[in-house]
Amino acid sequence: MKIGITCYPTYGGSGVVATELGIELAASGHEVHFITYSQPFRLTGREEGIFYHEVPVSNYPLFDFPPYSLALASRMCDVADYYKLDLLHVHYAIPHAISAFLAREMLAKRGLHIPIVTTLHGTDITLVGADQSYLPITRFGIEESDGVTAISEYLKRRTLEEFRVQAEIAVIPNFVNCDVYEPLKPEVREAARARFAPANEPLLVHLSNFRPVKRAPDAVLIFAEIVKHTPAHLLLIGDGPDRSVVEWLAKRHKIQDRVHFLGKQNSVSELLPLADLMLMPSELESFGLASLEAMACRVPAIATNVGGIPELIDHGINGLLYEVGDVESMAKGALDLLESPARLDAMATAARQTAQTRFCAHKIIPLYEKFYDDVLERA
Ligand code: GMT
Repeated sequence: MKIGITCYPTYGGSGVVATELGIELAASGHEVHFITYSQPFRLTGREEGIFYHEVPVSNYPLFDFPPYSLALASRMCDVADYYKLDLLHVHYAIPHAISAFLAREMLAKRGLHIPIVTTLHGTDITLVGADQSYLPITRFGIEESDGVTAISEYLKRRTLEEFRVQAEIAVIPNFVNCDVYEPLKPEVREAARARFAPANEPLLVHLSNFRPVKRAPDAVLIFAEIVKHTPAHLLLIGDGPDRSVVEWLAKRHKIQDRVHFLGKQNSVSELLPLADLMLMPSELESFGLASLEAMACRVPAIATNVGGIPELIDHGINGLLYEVGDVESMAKGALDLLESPARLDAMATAARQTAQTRFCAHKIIPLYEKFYDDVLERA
């Protein structure tokens, strides 16, 4: 198949899923064309079977707001025509589903019928889509797609409730390549984690875009509580609006020397396995991809019992779940685990097993391939 993929190419779960999907599809022999405003950050540009088409957005002085959605629609149309694509798959409804709809209509005028698939990721529905100003256009984008998928049962339910759409929504959960996200050999792990923590001190990790919905400050508060009882270290991967609050909190709690800010990182698969526990205290997650990536590396998560997270984490089995903002209980849960190596080890094994048996790329990619086949057959 020849598949056009559009996503936000910057740091964020939906862009990561779209990029990893493209990589996996290309590895299975499909031709993948990324149509985005910059090269998705996890692509090297050297992957076989993957082509990148930049969307140029001209900024004429008349435009207070450059019309990106239209530039994207034009580029989608031209790429689909020139490279004879079979379908366009967009990740994140706004504005991608609308641009794809316009591209499909333009292609129809050229006598080409290219179906569009939209994958809903979360904030396109829960925050942005439900904003009244975007609701009608998001609903339209969903209803006009030839196929719609959501990354969790929770997100499917939420979309049907809030948008009252007629479209059928298939749930295809997020995935992880368990050969890339995997535990390290003990000696390699020990040597690499020595950069951040001595061998006898636990290392925790938080990975996010530091947007308010991630509650990154809670991660530091949990960690500050942990440090009162045991010397530990915290890796903070990512960057975003809440970073300065997080820095201020680390300073206020006098734990700066134990909190390691790594900023945006391309190869998180090399960092996650160094940790003993992940902290994901989010206000909401439709899936919680960062936790899945950590789990595949044998790192269980202390997370919140919200959105699609319970579809991934079984409390007490492969991680721990708490109410949003319950910093004290999350710290206690983490401490209990860190003080009971056998329990932590069992949870780490269960976390890896969950990733391998339910969310591994080789299980999920065929679901997308089948979905594409069905859409093409119906088209
Ligand atoms: O969470 C964000 O700030 C970004 C957003 C995105 O589109 O990048 O994440 C959403 O999609 C991820 C990948 O499917 C999911 O793992 C996240 O749970 C979801 N975020 C929310 O629902 C808040």
